Amino acid sequence: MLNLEQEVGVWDSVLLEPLSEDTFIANLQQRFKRDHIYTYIGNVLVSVNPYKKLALYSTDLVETYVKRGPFQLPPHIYAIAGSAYRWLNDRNEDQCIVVTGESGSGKTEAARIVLQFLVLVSGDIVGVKLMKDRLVQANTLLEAFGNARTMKNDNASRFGKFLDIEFDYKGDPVGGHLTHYFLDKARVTSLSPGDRNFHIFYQLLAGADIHLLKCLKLQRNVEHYNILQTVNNQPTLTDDEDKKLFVYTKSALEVLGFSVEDIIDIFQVIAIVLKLGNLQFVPCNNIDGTEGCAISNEYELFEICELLGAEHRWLQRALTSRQIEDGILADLNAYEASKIRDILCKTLYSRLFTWLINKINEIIKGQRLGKRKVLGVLDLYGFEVFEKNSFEQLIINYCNEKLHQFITNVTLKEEQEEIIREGLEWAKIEYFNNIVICQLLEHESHGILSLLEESHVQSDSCYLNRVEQCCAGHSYCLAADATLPQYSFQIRHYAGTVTYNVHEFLEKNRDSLPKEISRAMFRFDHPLMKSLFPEGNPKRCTFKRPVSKSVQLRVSLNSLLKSLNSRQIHYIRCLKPNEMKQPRILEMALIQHQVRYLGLVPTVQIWRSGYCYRLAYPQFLCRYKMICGNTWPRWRGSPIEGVSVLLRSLPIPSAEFTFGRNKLFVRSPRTVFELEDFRRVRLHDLALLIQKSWRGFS
Ligand code: AD9
Ligand code: MG
Repeated sequence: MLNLEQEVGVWDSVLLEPLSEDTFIANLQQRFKRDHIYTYIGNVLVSVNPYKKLALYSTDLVETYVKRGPFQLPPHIYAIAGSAYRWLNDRNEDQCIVVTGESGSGKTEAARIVLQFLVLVSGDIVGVKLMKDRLVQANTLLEAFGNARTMKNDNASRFGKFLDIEFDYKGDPVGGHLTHYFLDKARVTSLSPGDRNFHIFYQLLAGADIHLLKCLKLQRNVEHYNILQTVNNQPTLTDDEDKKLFVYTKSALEVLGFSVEDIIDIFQVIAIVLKLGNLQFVPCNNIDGTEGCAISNEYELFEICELLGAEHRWLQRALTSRQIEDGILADLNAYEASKIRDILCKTLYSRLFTWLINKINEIIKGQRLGKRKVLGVLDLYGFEVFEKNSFEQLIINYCNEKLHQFITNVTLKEEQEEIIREGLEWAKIEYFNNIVICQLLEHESHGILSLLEESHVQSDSCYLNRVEQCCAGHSYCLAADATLPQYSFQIRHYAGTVTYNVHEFLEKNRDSLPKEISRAMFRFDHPLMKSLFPEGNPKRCTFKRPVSKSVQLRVSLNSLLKSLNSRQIHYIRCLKPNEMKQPRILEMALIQHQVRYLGLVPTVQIWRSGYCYRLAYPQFLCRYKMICGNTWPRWRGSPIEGVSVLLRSLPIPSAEFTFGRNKLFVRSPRTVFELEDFRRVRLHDLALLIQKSWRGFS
């Protein structure tokens, strides 16, 4: 509900008097108590997760925000989305909304609300409506396959997502592109206490009708499947919820245009992963005295191979033996075979996920007609620290460090540097620059991630030695220290200290699949397997070593950050109020910790003395000279003179503008929108004038 009278505290922390960490947090707390979960810092939106449904989102409210314009109304995600949408249309510039915060702080919800806004404000002609439906359904589908319940969040994103939406000149969505970052596939076969596997497994078991279950050779009960078992099972999603969500997932597949055959193939892969995870290996002795293994529950293997349309011996051989020379096989022991089984489950699932994303991209790809502008929404997984942290947490936390570095650079460092360059008055603001932690992780020769790539590092303990040699003594890394648990090192991240256990680091990073497995999977008469395991094609003569996970991620993150550099960025900073996922509870220490590491108070300080927008004088004149009084501005001399003549003719207080050496600085976003409104009215008047004069001619 939007009630201006009932606003509490201040909307925009820039207006806090006096400003301190205490007053900043007290304001958030005061607002949160009355369900005002949003607060501005200039044009940055701070959002505190309410953990309950609020009447804050509706078509009417979207219309109100569109009509009144962003920043004229209480803080809201609609205002941020509206502002990005207006910049996109009015200024023809690519935009991005970056949503950040730790796990469970509300990023994915915020990204969903942004998408809801964009869907409601844009046109509804047939093609556009279809595209909008597809974009929304792509989100639903990805949540089913890429999200899971963790101790921190019942709907935790286990992959990073960047959705770019293409708009035509009318501001209608005409296409899109999804990029995903590092799916946490380890959870397919290994769950932390209290966690669940990816939602789709439970949805399928609860929601598939009896015929589908039979066709997939599945049993309905979750307890039957090893990969769905965890210590401390406390399901928060009930069977009924999973059942309901399965209907949405299926309908998302249909709206996206997946064929009936595709849908069956996808569910078959899910069923195969579930059944593979059940395979049990028992030791057996070969005739030559060596140790081998056999599958004790062969019926599961038979059923998997029926689903795959194949001879069961191929898969059995691939799982229980390894090729040592051309044509010569060596048996694996039960432990080795169960490792191969787990690798296959994880690979199958993660390749299915990538295949789904590629399919969605084909479906939402716009036709390349005319010039397009894009608006991206970035929703990465939040910073994570668990009791046991492994390679996945290192990767997730590295992403968070990089993004934090980018935001700090844009909002704090570059801002201060530019203001100094332009010769404006400025009080230095202290903030923590996490570049030192980024370097600790990615330094070319001795960064913690780079050490994983060293050719002589062949075991986890050797890797830990290298970390100890290269990083012990670094002020943000603790290694080779008696206080640490065995096989671990510690990093003081910008958002908190995390102890990583190096067990399976190398294997997870290399992420390689034995070629026997790829060959067997390719051989199966199942349409999806050929596209999921192309390297298993015997006609492809060489097996290239796959690029490691950390290298892949670094390449894609760098290209993401490069793309963000060329866009106008809008920020939503999400805060988590408590660890219990409960409404109405705001733990002060937890909020204070997040406010500190996100650098929110320095952001307010920058905004207080800063400017939301700047443009070089010639460009400013070029865009706005048409709004000068009733005529074009007349001036002599440099563009700066022209700009001052122009500004004097406008009904905007002069305090809104500051003249730098090369650029004009504008204080508040409201002023930028006012300038744009003047321009739009003038363009409209000119168009009418031209029409009139044409009529005069004819
Ligand atoms: V993670 O990094 O993917 O683990 P997120 O994405 O930051 O995390 P998410 O958006 O999934 O968190 O929010 C967690 C839960 O908080 C949601 O499932 C909702 O139950 C709840 N939530 C978040 N934002 C809102 C909101 N604006 N209104 C109501 C909310 N509930
Ligand atoms: Mg999320």
